[in-house]
Amino acid sequence: MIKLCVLGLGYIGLPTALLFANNGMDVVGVDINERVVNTLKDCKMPFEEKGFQELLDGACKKESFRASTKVEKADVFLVAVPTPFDAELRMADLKYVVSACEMIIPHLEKGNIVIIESTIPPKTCEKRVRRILERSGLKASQDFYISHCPERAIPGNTLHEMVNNDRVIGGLDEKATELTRDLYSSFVKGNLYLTTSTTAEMIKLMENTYRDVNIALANELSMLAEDYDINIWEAIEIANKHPRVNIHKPGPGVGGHCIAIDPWFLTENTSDSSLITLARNINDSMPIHVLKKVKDLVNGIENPVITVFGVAYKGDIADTRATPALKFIKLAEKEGFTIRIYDPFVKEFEYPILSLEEAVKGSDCIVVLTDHSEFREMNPDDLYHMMKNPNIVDSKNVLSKQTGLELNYNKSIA
Ligand code: SAJ
Repeated sequence: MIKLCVLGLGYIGLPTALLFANNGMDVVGVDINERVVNTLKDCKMPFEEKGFQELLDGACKKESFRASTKVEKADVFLVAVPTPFDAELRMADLKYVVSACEMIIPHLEKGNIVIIESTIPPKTCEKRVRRILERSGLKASQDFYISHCPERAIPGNTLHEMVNNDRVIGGLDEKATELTRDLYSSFVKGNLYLTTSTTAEMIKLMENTYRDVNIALANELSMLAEDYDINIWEAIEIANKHPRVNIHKPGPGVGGHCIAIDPWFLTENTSDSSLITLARNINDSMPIHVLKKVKDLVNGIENPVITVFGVAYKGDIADTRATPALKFIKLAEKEGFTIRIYDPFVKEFEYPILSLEEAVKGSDCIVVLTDHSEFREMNPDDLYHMMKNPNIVDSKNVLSKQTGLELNYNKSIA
């Protein structure tokens, strides 16, 4: 039986480890966080998403998965640690990838494969990862193999996408690519596209940059539409009927730990990026634009109370990493506004999360920043009755759907 050691038991590493464990491999999952490891030892998930617990139950039953704080000898090492963004330098911070690779060195043996799933800038496998691992005295592409197989699953639907999406596999050499393909074909139902490690690194960053740039375009179009008093949501829906047009959705900005940072990994080593950088700046400025709408509406109201609907970075998840809501809230506080937050998913946040009634009662303006399904079911009339002043800024076009009134992006539907 092939033994796999997965370093990093987060949102990607853990389900990946469990998929391998449910599909014929002996897996040890390693994390430096003892709480995570202890929770897993009791066969409990440290975080929840659709299907995760069932997958863990399956691996526990088969006794094919163990959690540990220590790396151990294995046939395959899989690195799935975070790659944070160094905001000051606007580049990838590889500290966790580097330390994971360093932890592998004492256990590395001839014939091993080291797979990096973490998002990394182009050439990282070829230069950085290879050099670190070769400190073991073994030679890459000769004694052991290195490849990049970037994760592409979307939070909220991780498991389905991990199994069904196509994947990109890029080795430092052909043998590394083929060995990695053979491993992933144990559970991936999508196509496995084979390339080099550097191309695979680039592809991953291109995908998220594509999305970021397109969201920036949607945001810019939405601001232009306001000048013409056009309903941007209707306009996009109709434009997208064109067979070659797919305009993304405008909103309060881009959150999460991928799309808002990966474009910087692509541009960190060049002085020539204009479009990608501009798109980043447009998306980062959207909370300011939403706040301006709110300010226009509450102008003249003494000590306005603003209710934020949704602080998760996107709909129907509890994840608040890099949420644009935080910038909105901090800017709104600087205006002297009182902020109240309602989010049916989020339990932990920098600010208190209130019940719907606590958040809405006596409010002067609701601002929708996340497209949780629950908001779509709400009748704005019920909200108006609880509010002091009936103003709504709906940056996600969710509440507006319920009214026959004004549907415009970021516009009061009072
Ligand atoms: N957003 C918009 N308009 C849109 C789409 C998204 O404003 O039309 C916003 C969302 O509200 C959110 C942010 O963008 O704040 C990102 O959300 P997302 O759903 O686009 O993506 P993520 O960050 O949850 O996951 C992305 C995915 N990448 C692509 O779709 C190309 C996922 O497949 C990746 O695996 C993931 O990044 C990652 O880990 O890299």
